[in-house]
Amino acid sequence: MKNYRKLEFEKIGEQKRGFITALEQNKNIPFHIKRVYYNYFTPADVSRGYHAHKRLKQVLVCISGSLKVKVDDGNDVEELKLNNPNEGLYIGPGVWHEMHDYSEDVVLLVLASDYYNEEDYLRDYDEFIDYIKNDDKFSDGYFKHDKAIVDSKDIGEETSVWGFSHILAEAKLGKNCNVCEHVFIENDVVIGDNVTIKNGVYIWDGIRISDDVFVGPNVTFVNDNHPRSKQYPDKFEKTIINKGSSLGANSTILGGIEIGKYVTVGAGTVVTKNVKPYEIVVGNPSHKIGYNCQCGQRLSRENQTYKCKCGKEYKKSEGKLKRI
Ligand code: T46
Repeated sequence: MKNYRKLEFEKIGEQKRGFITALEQNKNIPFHIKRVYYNYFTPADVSRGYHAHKRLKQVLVCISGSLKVKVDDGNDVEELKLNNPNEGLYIGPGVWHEMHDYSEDVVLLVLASDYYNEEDYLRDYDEFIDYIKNDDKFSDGYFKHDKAIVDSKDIGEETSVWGFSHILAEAKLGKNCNVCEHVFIENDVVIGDNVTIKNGVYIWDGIRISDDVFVGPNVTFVNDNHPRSKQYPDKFEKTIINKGSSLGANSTILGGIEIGKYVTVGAGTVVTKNVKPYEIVVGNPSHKIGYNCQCGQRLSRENQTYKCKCGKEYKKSEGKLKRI
C-alpha cells in the first residue's frame, strides 16, 4: 500500500467573497499536528527535499503558486503537481520526496506530526532503500515495530503498533491508532480510528472501541463477570466504549458496560454500570461527579445550560446531556 496520497479539502465560500479552507488535526489532517512550517521565495531552478522520513507524517499544501513533488516509496515513482490551495499531499514515513519546478509566487505550507528532528531524516537514497526494504515496517501501510506481532490483516493506514504488542488475526483496528508497548488484542475486537491504547492494556473478545477513544495505561477490561477456571460462557459480555471517551489510568471496566460518548473515567475507577454521554465518573463503585465537554474540560452549569470555556454549550434532554 502506498504511504502517500492526495487529499481534497473543503472549499468554503464563493467566488465573489473568496474562499476559506480549514485544516483540522485528526479530521481532514490524518494525525496530531505538532509543527507547521512553510517554504517560500524558492527560485524556479532550485530543487528541494531529496529525503524520506523514518516516522514523520506530513501534509503538504501549496497555498500559493505551484510546484511538482516526486514521490518514491521504493517500488513506484510518481510526480504530482500541487497548485491548488484546497488540495494536500499526505506523505507518510518511508516515502522519498523531491520538490521541483517552483513557480515564482509559491508558498508551500507543511503540517507535520512531530517537532523538527534531523535524526528522523533519511537523506541518502541507498540508506532509504535499505531502511524500507530490510524489514516490513511499512509494507502494509501502517507502522509495525520489529518486536510487535500482528496476525490481523485488518489494520488501518497510519496506525502504529509498538514493540511487545500482539494483535490476533480476527481483530479490526482503524486508521491512525497508536498501540503502545505491551498491548494484547484478542480476536473479537473492533477498534475505530484515532484511538490511543497506552501501555499494558489487554483487550479481550467482545470489546468494541469507537473513534477517538483514549485508553489509559493499565486499563483493565473484563468480558466474563462470573469467571471460573476452564469454564467458558456461551458468549462473552459485549462492552462498548463510544466515540471520544477517555478511560483513565488503571481504571477497570466490567463486562457488558456501555460507556457513552465523550465520557471521562477517572484514574483507578471501577466502572460497574453504564455511563451516560459526557459524564465524568470516579471511584469504586463508579459514580458521577459532573460533566465534561467534547474537548475534555469540565462544564459549569448556568441555569439549565452547561457551558465550556471553549464555547460549546449543552442541555439535558431525556436525562442525557446533548450539545446545542
Ligand atoms: C520535508 C519537506 C517537504 C529546521 O530547523 N526546522 C524545521 O522545522 C525544518 C522543516 C527545517 N529546518 C532546517 C533544517 C535545514 O537546516 O532548515 C534547513 C532546510 O531544511 P531542508 O533542507 O530539510 O528543507 P527541504 O525543503 O528540503 O525539506 C523540508 C523539510 O525539512 C522536510 O521535512 O519533508 O520540506
